[in-house]
Amino acid sequence: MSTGSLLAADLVIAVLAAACWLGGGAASTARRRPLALGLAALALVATLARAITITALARAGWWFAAEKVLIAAPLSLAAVGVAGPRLLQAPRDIRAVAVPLLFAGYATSSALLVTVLHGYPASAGAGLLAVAGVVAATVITGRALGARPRRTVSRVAVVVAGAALVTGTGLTVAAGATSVVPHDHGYPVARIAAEPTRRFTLTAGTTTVNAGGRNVAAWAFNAQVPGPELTATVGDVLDVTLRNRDIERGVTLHWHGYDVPNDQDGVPGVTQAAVRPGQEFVYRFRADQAGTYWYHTHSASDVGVRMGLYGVLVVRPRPVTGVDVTVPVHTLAGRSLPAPRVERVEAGAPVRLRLINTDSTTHRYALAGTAFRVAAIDGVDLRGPTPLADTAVLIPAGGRYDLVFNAPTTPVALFVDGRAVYSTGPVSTATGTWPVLDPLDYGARAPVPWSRVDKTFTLVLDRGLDLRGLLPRYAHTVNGAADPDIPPQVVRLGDVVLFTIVNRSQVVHPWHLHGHHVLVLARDGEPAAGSPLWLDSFDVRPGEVWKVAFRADNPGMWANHCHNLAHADAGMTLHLMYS
Ligand SMILES: [Cu+2]
Repeated sequence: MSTGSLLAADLVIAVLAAACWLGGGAASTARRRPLALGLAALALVATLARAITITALARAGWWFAAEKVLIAAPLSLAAVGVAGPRLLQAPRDIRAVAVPLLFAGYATSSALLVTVLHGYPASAGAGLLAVAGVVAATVITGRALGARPRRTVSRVAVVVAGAALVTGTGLTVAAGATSVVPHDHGYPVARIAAEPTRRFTLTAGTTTVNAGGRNVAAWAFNAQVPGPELTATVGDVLDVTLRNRDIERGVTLHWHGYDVPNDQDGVPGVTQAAVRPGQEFVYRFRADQAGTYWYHTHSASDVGVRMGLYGVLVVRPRPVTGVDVTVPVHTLAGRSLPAPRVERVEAGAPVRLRLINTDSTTHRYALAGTAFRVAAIDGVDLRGPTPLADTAVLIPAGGRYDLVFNAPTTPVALFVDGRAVYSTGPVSTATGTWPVLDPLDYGARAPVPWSRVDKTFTLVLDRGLDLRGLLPRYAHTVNGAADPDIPPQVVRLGDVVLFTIVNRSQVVHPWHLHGHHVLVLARDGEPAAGSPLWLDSFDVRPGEVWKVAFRADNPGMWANHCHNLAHADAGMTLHLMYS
């Protein structure tokens, strides 16, 4: 069983246990004996079953089990210890076990709340608060049902609640962990003095575009979705003027995957101010990294990108030879882009399909009718890619795969989630059952370029209640905190930096560090066994643990966030800064 499935199973069992204890308690107060005993028996089994899931999770990694071992397990033992013996006596008046059953319900429910609302890391405050809640609820229930709680019980409740408040609930930031994200960083960055050789102007504005045969409202660059395709050849100097006509939330240009100097990175509030209606901003950088990239607004990025403020950036090593097609996949107002494209390709012609996922969730791509190789991922060529056939690839949010092949005499077609988006003629192949390529063991290995690590950071991805803002929110968290309260990661120029990224949530998090490509070292303890994978976007699925590293060679203040942009917006954003 994968760790992701274990996390889900443990959650389901925990909910079942809590619901059955509470249901059993309620049934006993109503003197419904068989129902009460049945639910209590089920609750007992579910509570004991968690010993198995919690142990397995702890073996997969302490991150997955910390609060379950430290808080849920003792509370569950208390539940079983109090309610179990009373049940075995099977009293004639079933109402006599109501308070013990409800106590067990409160204990397992509060442990569940600690996991769902607080998560990782476990804290003494969260544990004490959970215990205080259980004692208080039990005392109140006892009074309501006419049982006389002993004085000592009430005193214990007061003491525990006080301790919980004194130690903090764990929901507040530790002193000294405040985030420092200056609006003006002032890092020295070499401006490019060279004369531009490729000039573009992108004007952002609200508009209406045709998507899938229907007119929909959009935010667009130059009134088209996607925006104009920006192309350059290695050696060019790009000069892109961004104008904002009427996007009230502001716009910027972030060059996704292209490692620009920091002041060109387009993150509002970090590397520049957002460009307001009527304003403009000029980006200039050298095209020295051949590959497939894309650009998008980073201002109100969740809604901005979703509404259409994105486009393709391709840097080619030399002028195009053969067929070179970009396929930026996007969902606009529920409609899939791009529209299907059919073109004749001469047999034998070399073809490169540049697949780009500009959505916030993973897409599945399948190329039918030919063998192909994955020549590059995230703009970086793979080493020794071997031919693949009848194999699908999964591209994370923000990610890019370049597929290459020589056109056969028969038609080929590219399917995205089963929909043909590009073809050279009619193809009717079912691709839904094809196996999926694991890039971690595709291509030829090469040694890791460093023998040391200077800085290590662990990022535990989860959900939790964030009480630090004006309004409480159920945030997507990193190490128990949400943007802007996640402490920045500080590195020095030249450091080799190791990230361990752990997903203990129930959803996929496509991770994206700005300004650097990271080298994948291992996933779930298995070392990467294929071509070196230098990624800027990778899916960390529920229960997965990724180890990636990079050399800190691009000074500045960089966003480091989940590229499911709704998650980034809901707290899952932090910053990497150079000291
Ligand atoms: Cu995410």
